[in-house]
Amino acid sequence: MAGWKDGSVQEKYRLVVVGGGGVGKSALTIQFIQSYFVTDYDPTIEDSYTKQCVIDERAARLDILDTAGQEEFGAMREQYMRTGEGFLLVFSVTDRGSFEEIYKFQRQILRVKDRDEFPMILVGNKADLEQQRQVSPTDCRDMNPLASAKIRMNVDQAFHEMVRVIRKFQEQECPPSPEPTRKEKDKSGCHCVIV
Ligand SMILES: Nc1nc2c(ncn2[C@@H]2O[C@H](COP(=O)(O)OP(=O)(O)OP(=O)(O)O)[C@@H](O)[C@H]2O)c(=O)[nH]1
Ligand SMILES: [Mg+2]
Repeated sequence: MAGWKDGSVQEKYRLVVVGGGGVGKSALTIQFIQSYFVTDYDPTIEDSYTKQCVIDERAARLDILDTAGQEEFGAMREQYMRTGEGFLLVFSVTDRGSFEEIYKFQRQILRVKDRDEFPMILVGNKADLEQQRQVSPTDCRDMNPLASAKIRMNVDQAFHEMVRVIRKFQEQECPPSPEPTRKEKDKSGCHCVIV
């Protein structure tokens, strides 16, 4: 947690945007951060952004890592998987292969984290391209609503939902105890420090 001058602490989350090449990870991230749509395709190596938000009336600082979908830039994958606190798994609804590829990312994250569960949300992007759709609504059930970086549909929602999932996960991992004394804190062995 980061300290403020008034003595309060601020929540800080490290989000990682993953998925195949050209699915729209950068377009979604830039739409979220800077509110415009990038029409050109310039494959990413790795870019990071920071945004202050208020989500469910709680202020948070989001550190967002936009990663490379292209295999040849994938060398840093394990590294960012180790440090990420939540992963947006992005595919394009116009690219069936990108949907199938998501499971590979999911498995790799769980393996690197050595866990059965970890905060991740699935984001089906390019929903504006209805005519070119290769992933059917049935494939997308149990999923968040589809998104479009182009028409700014469900972009903020996806990032905010990611934060909610991380909060829930961290609370389950380390539930806040009711005003523990210093001694109790030490005894609990629960060092819930969000850095
Ligand atoms: N129609 C439409 N095009 C999109 C959308 N999102 C991204 N694109 C376009 O798809 C292309 C690839 O988008 P990027 O955001 O660069 O894709 P990426 O996932 O970051 O690709 P890598 O960095 O190589 O992994 C660009 O030309 C974007 O303008 C969308 O929601 N709708
Ligand atoms: Mg990119």
